[in-house]
Amino acid sequence: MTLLLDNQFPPIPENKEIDTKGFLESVSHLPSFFDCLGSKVFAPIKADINGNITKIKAVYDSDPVKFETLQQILLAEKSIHGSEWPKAGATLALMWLKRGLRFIQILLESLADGERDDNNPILIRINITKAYDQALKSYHGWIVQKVFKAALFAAPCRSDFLKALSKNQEVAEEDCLSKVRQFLINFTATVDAIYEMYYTMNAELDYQV
Ligand code: CIS
Repeated sequence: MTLLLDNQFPPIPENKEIDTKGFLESVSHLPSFFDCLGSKVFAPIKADINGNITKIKAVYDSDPVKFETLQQILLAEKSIHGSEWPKAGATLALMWLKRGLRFIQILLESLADGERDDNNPILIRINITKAYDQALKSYHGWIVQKVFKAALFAAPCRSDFLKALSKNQEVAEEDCLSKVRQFLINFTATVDAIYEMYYTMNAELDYQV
């Protein structure tokens, strides 16, 4: 059983209202994945994602009934924070977390689709760069973009990354990728629903850090 499939995201309901408790349980397993990547370079990224999750969880724990779904959190915070919203509270934390989740989604899709740099087939920089360009780059100023370029050199090679996805066990590449495809079904539906919610509620911001 792979690390990813140990922590499948639940299917989302037809109305696309995402259960906060189930979502928090699923994303809480993601940060520990960074420890399998074998470089301290990823520590600030792990801390950022952990911070997002902690912030959303604190809001949920303050009133689990009122904040049963992610949609309810955004709606409630819109009236609580007034003109500061959406750059406030769990709405801001989820705005950034969803970008990290989109990054992971695109990276895994690219690997599962077999996209490779023919000149460097053992590396996954081409897959990571695609994910970064589509999910994060436009929200980063030049300093953070430089940090990304540095992090790229610490990225594991393809086989080590797939091994990390498989709890550091030796698993045939095709077996691992078929589990990745299975993981992506609910994961992608969840990320898409969160993006749609931000779009529908006019809660997306495009400032750079
Ligand atoms: C001259 C020396 C200069 C040194 C400068 C050092 C700077 C160090 C900067 C480290 C950047 C670490 C990444 C964090 C970036 C955050 O600034 C950014 C914005 O954060 C948000 C918070 O989350 O800011 C808000 C305020 O504007 C809030 O504070 C919010 O927190 S809240 O609301 O909860 O309080 N955050 C992001 O950009 C999100 C980054 C997510 C990255 C996900 C990556 C998933 C990776 C999966 C593993 C796959 C392995 C692949 C190997 C390599 C991947 C490369 C990493 C890509 C990301 C690079 C980001 C630089």
